[in-house]
Amino acid sequence: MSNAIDIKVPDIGDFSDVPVIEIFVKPGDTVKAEDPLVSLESDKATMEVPAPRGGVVESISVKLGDKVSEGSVIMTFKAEGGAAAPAPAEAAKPSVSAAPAATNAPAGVAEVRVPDIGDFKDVPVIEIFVKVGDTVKAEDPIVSLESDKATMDVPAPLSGVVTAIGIKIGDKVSEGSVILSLATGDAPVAATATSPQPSPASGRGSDTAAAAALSAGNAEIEAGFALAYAGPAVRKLARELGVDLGKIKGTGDHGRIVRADVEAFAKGGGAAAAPAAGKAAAAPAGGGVGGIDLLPWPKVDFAKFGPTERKELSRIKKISAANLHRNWVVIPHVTTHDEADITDLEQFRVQMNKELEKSGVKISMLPFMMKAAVAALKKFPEFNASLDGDALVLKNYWHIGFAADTPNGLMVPVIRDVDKKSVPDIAKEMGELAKLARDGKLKPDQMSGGTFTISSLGGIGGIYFTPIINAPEVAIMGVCKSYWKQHSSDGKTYTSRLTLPLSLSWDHRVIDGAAAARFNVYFANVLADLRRVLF
Ligand code: CAO
Repeated sequence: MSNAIDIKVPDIGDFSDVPVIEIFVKPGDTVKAEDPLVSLESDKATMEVPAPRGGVVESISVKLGDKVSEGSVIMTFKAEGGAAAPAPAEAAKPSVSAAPAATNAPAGVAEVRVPDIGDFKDVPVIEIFVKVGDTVKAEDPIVSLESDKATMDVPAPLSGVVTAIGIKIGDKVSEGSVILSLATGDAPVAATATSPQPSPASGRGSDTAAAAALSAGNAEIEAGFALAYAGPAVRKLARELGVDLGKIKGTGDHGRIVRADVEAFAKGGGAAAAPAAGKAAAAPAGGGVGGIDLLPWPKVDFAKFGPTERKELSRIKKISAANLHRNWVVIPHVTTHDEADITDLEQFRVQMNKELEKSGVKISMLPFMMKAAVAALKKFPEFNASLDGDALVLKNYWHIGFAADTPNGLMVPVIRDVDKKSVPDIAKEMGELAKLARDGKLKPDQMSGGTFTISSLGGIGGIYFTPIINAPEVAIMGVCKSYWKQHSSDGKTYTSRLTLPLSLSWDHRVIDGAAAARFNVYFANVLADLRRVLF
């Protein structure tokens, strides 16, 4: 029996199938408790998994690009006082090279191998469409490979039931690699999958078909993708940002292109175009949009002009910068401004704070805005939704995020089920989450699952701004400081009303201007008279 100690992924909140983006140790390394072992990257945060104890690394069970969840074994440590046998997780790990040769396949089982994919080798598997037990028909897509100029779906050569899968996402395969085993009910057979098909979802084509259809500019980018040494998540990011991977020098192990390389390249003006827009066929070979070349990022020796000091960006700033940049580049933002009359609500708020004085809870305008947001989201459900390919996923829960300014940068804690909570409860929870955020103690699950975000600069100042949508949400409400404004309903008599400036940014792929204007008007009406939430 093995004496090895399995090191597992700890509780990482609501996240699952999170890619491993960095491995900090290798077999034989001695680590101390709390030393970082691997880095995981969800769409919200990068998380380092620290060693739960000291020890010597015996084996690593994951590799870059592998997706892990709570409980996944990432490595084993040698048990103290003796050599250990291999950990069970490692033994169970699927491996293409360990797959039996075609001639050894049991009767009625066909081993399906990668077909001729041209000159390409070591092509990453980016999607697996089947699982063990699935029944497939000949020509059903079984896996998707990302190779030169295209994402290719490999179809099943025969009909049958999948009995084993010999690859996993991120594995690199070449012609002849075993993909899976198929019980066909016939004699043993080695089947080579039929020629790969262009993936319809990707909008890109196969080596031959799509290459002709691609514009000159896109073909150039696609060729860069083929040759680049980068994992699926990095490729996906590069596509989202319109970055040509072929132009990037990787800073990862063995020249691997990592997320930061793509972001740095895009920040430096290296993004060609948002993917949906593509690149005009007439665009110059050097990259550019609408025929205009993007200039390189200005490189200036600032010290020539005066004294400077260099301050590295905090980890949070780097993560939020990457998210904000992607969201700004990918989402077609429009911001609609409006204002709410909160004179009566402010009076009520002050009164309620007096009554709650002894409870220790202090209510600002933000919890009321959360309630108003839920009312508006219920009336306009497409604002409480996310895009999923060509479909809109409408959510029947109302978890509202709020931007919190912290010494380390912007964070967005989420208050769940705002519709079911009282205003004082929301205020209390908001205070607790804001404190955790400022102390750097917010857990991933306290930042996930949001359906709409409010960014309030009301405690600071300003009148209007353009908040950036927090993907995959489709809208965000920005609020600034309320001020007294003269209002008139007849142009003759004027009264002073406390006025709250609103700035709603919305994703124009999902929401139209008229709906946004209606959302703002309704949101403002609810704040003007909260009794409206009863209707
Ligand atoms: N108009 C006028 N006054 C306002 C107001 C508004 N819209 N919103 C808040 N205030 C007042 C509060 O009532 C409070 O006044 P008192 O000190 O007299 O009680 C004061 O401003 C400070 O409020 P607050 O900021 O502590 O509380 P909040 O609930 O409004 O906000 C939080 C909490 C965590 C959202 C906030 O502290 C914060 O971090 N805001 C920054 C968000 C941000 O950075 N957004 C930009 C994102 S894009 O980079």
